[in-house]
Amino acid sequence: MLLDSINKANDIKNLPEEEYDILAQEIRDFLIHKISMSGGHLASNLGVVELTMAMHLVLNLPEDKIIWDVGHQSYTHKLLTGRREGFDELRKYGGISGFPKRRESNCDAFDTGHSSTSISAGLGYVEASRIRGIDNTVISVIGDGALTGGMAYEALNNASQCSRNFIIVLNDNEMSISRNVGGMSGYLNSLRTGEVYNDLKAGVMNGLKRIPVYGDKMIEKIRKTKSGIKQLLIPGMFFEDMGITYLGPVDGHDIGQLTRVLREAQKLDHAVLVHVLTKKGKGYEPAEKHPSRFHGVEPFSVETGLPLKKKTEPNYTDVFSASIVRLAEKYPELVAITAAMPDGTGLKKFRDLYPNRFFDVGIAEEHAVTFAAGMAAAGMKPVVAVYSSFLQRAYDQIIHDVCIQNLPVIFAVDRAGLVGSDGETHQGIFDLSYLANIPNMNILAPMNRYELADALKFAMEFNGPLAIRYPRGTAWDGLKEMRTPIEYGKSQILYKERGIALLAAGSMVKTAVKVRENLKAAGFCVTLVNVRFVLPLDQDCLDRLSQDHELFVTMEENVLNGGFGMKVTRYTQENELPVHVMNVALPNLYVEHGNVELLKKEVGIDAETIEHRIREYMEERKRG
Ligand SMILES: Cc1ncc(C[n+]2csc(CCOP(=O)(O)OP(=O)(O)O)c2C)c(N)n1
Repeated sequence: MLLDSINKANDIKNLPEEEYDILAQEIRDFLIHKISMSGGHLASNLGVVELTMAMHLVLNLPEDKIIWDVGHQSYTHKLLTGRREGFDELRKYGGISGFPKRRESNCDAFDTGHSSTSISAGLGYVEASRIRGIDNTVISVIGDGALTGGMAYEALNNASQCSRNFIIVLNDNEMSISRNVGGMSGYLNSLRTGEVYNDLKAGVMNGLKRIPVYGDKMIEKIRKTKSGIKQLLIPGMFFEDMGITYLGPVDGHDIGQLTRVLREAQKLDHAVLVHVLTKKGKGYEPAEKHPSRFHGVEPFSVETGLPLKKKTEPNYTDVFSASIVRLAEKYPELVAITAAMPDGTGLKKFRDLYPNRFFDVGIAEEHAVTFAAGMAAAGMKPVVAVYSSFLQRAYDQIIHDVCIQNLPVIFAVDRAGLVGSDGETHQGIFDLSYLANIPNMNILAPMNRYELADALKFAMEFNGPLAIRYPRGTAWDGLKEMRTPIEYGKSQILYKERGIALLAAGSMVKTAVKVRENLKAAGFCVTLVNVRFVLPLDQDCLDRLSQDHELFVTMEENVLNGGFGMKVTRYTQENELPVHVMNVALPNLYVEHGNVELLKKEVGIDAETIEHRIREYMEERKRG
């Protein structure tokens, strides 16, 4: 195996050129085999095997820098920088991450996970090198999907003024997770097919031909002009016009071509964009055929491409998906918006049934929110379906464009809570904190699949900003018999006793049921409240419970700071309620990748830890 001879950065340079293709094949086999067992991002990684090899052949790591966008496609880079062994523990707790991590290797120049950051970060490296007098090459790799994100354009705008070499590799596979969307995607397509060049040329020439007598002479003159108008006819004008040299398109699976172009690009003393064409899923038929499905996968059979575990239970996204389709029939003003995640957020069915009311805006969360605000102001009922961690991007838009105007935008906040193997960048553990402190915002956290459906129904009749947060994974089926209509700002008391009151938000109700059972078995009296509304706080409920409870235990799958628990603590203190408040929440830390159940234990929001804390408190009280 050639791969065995590659144990650290730059080892690849010892291989003779004729072995490059063999290595590429070995890498693909390795990735397919490992990801089929661990799960992970397959299609994007298979697409950049040659591109990564070419960059490693041209660059000197770690002195030179590669900045990956999103970072989900960095597996070959990890393999070429001495992390082959780590793949057995890929995305597992304590194992290597599925994304670049500076703490993992000095060849990982920048941590990523969210899209469209690589040009900004790369430019930062370039300017730092200039100031510090370091002579190195910096390459930012960005996908055509990531190039739909606004930050990428802010960075390009800035990079155009750069007076040093800065290479931007545009990895164009025509796909985001789903098919890429928008005007830039169309433009790249025309570059790919040479349409811009040909159309423009034909257009100019035909136009000139129509000018009597002088037309032909002018055409002749243009033909002889080396620069000037001829520049108008070259591809990549969008970038060239900004002052960024455009090179390409280049076959992204031809290592010879790639290394040649990258070496050319290194010679320039300003920003240069190398347009590389790749195929998502390259070399593995099921992934080539179904690149969306193989973007991120659970363990699968290599032979059939099918997942090893069959899904039997619906997850929360499925419940959202079915509910929104049902509601769309009744409410013609309902429109749905996604930032490049029609599959992940469950809007595919809606898109197919109501194409006219469906909007995939690209990886553009900020725009998605203000776009929704515009529609709401114009009388529509927009639902922005988005993952908790990606909504972080749109904080100002939520305040400035939605909440100040008190517009009825519904935020369907999926993946709220711990998400598992994608790790720090993807954990949805801040949304309660960042949303619950915005005036006019309202937050509903349904406890099970039935309540999510009810919450969406409630949202359609509600006139103001409303976020509904629900976690990743199987939609809980418990407490079905406890289904009651949602009333604005009201919690639901599931079991009323005295002494200890568990106040559980959303996903934590399931945990609270277990905690309660165990405490009861040990002789305690325990009330259980399904909080439902994290915002506004149900103050009446707190007042009433404080009359016959000595301990409130707030439970949320969110960091402590600024979240539900802190609000309850503050309220009880300000109003001098005679209760002690214990907060169960995540510590104010970034939580790494790993199995969710394990992570819950690690951060102390599992049933056992909570029960232990409550018992300890009660014993201490008894002791006086
Ligand atoms: C801000 C943000 N929104 C959404 C995502 C989810 N996401 C991960 S990869 C991806 C598509 C990226 O497409 P592209 O940049 O073309 O890379 P490819 O996978 O095609 O190589 C999306 C939407 C994200 N990572 N960050």
